[in-house]
Amino acid sequence: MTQTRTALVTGASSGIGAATARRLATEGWRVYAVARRAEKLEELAENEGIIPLVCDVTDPQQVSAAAEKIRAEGGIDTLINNAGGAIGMDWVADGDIDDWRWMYEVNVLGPVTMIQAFLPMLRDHGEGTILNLTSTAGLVAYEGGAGYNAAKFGEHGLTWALRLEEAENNIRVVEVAPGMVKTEEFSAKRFGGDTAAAEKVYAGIEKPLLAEDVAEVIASAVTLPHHVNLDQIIVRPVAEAAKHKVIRKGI
Ligand code: 8X3
Repeated sequence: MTQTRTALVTGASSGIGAATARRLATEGWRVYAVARRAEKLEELAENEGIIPLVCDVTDPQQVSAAAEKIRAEGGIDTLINNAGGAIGMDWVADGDIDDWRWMYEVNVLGPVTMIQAFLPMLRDHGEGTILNLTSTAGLVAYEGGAGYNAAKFGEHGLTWALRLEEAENNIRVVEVAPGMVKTEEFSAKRFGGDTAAAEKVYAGIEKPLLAEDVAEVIASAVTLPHHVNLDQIIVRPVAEAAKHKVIRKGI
């Protein structure tokens, strides 16, 4: 009999996180869906196998309480750090330092806080997986991206250091770096709720990448035999050959 796999997905209240939780649950996994917004998690928890857990991943006390509770319930073998985000498109010259701080907090310190709390459990399991959802913004910089670029380059760096540090503990460390993904919240948040600006990001792209597409990639990476480590997966829609080359039709 194969053992039921158990994952924890952060940022699970919407977008890629919610789609990943649903996808893994469909494949028979137990999934702790972690986010700050309880009502969104309740909806998700209507899917069999999904256990909602309200927790702010940037708050070490909340995170260690969550880790303790989960350990008592049997633990996890897979940690998926999906929570993150961008604010603004300011240039370095006039970027808001508070926005930069928020982006560092959610994209770097949140994942580190989660990793520190859950590493002992993953080591004890013997076949742990950590998957960090970075971004192509963590690999190539662009004008107006600096605050987000700096945070995602940071998350990329910590992911690659972690792989080196934890190989002896048989923990595989995967980086999934998506390009443009059309979700209900990423661009809306980035543009402070300006839906017209958010929509413009995807204008004319006939087949944008959706949250479910990235969830499928994540699910494939974490269900491969444990000795197979996909170090880095870059995933974009075909229409985004590169950040500077996006095929838009009819505009
Ligand atoms: C999102 C990718 O290109 O909008 O993580 O920065 S991009």
